[in-house]
Amino acid sequence: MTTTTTTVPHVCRVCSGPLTPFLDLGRQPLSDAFRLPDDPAEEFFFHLRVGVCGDCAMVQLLEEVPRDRMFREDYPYRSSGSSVMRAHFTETARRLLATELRGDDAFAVELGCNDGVMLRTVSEAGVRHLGVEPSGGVAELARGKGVRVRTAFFEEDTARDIAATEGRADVVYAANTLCHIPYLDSVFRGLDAVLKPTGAFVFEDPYLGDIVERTSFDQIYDEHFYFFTARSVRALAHRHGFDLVDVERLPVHGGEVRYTLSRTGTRTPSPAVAALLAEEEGTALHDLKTLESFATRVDGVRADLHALLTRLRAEGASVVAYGATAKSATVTNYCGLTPALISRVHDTTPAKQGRLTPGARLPVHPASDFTAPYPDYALLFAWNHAEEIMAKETAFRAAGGKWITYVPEVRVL
Ligand code: DWN
Ligand code: SAH
Ligand code: ZN
Repeated sequence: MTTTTTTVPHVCRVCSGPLTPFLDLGRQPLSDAFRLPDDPAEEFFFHLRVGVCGDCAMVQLLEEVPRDRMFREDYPYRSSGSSVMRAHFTETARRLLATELRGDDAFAVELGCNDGVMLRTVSEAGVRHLGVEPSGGVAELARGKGVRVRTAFFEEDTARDIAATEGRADVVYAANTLCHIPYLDSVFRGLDAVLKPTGAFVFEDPYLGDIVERTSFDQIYDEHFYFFTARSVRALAHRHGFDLVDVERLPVHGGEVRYTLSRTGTRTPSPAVAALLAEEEGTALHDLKTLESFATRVDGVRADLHALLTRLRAEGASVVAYGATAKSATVTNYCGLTPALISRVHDTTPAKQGRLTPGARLPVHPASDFTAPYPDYALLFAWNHAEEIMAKETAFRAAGGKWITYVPEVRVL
């Protein structure tokens, strides 16, 4: 008997166009599944690869991880863990209150409200709101701040139910959440059901332009399914009867874009939209050549980081990491960073401490133990919070310690 293997072509999750793979980050675990050292359960792995659609230009993962594996009762990430992010979301809420939520009996819906970091300000202003958050633990933290939350995945059915029971929203907002949702057709049918005719859908996510420019390949992991651009978001909006009417670049999380969508013809696009589209055209952001050269640089970072850590350990230096980020799952597992190279990771999140990082199995210790005693080097996994972390850990440098980063390249600071 002979067997034949057929290669199934990859198709775009948005438009069914042809997907061309350009980056292979190998076998990867769930980025937020921090495990107890004696957990007997077999760890889940998937193949982390990225491709670009030849038709709508959407950059996306080739393999989808089932959502209930990622967003569970014990999902550990707490959005309020950074003072910079708390300030960012307070400011965001104030702006929404002063614009989209100005009218009488205004109503705001947030997808992925997490621990209520944004909606708490809306709630304190006495404005009607609802968070939609599938991860039960963080949803409960939000409720503790006076935020109304439905523990559910936002999709068409959830949205229809919200529209029926609470009425339609003036604004639907989502931060670092839309890029987590592969099933965007259902989301857009839901938006159509829950948004008022003149309402806005505002969302912000890591920007592909920044990822390529900074070689920040660790933005790529199970939870981040899409890597948006003005061009791909505009194409997505048009498919669903929306226009892209505004874009704003944000410095948080290593470079993001905030997109504003409204129903076709209801708002005049700001000049910023055409400007960002032109910039993407100018840098050939979606060209396979650009993306393949990004993949080559990613490989270079892997080699440099592994070589540096191997040398430091051979010289007898102590090396730890700082920030047990979801992003670092990609770095540790792609670059082969074992406990022999990095003895532990310090992090302020209680739900991560006392556990092992996914795949690579680096032990997570409290941030308060960082001083006991100071290591020679600390690899900054939470490089997106560099300013905040370095400001509170000035004694580390004063004691002779050195930070290591790998964005945009491997450097000892
Ligand atoms: O998109 C996502 C973003 C918003 O959050 C999610 N898919 C998952 C998560 O990604 P991440 O884990 O890469 O996010 P952060 O914000 O880079 O994580 C920072 C980590 O560092 C947290 O575990 C908290 C920790 N931390 C710390 O120990 N001391 C953070 C700060 C600011 C600190 O001072
Ligand atoms: N908005 C927060 C949280 C980002 S983490 C911030 O910017 O910090 C991503 C969040 O999206 C998680 O809390 C996860 O539970 C949630 N999420 C995932 N899929 C979702 C869906 N379909 N609808 C709503 N939230 C979702
Ligand atoms: Zn497509």
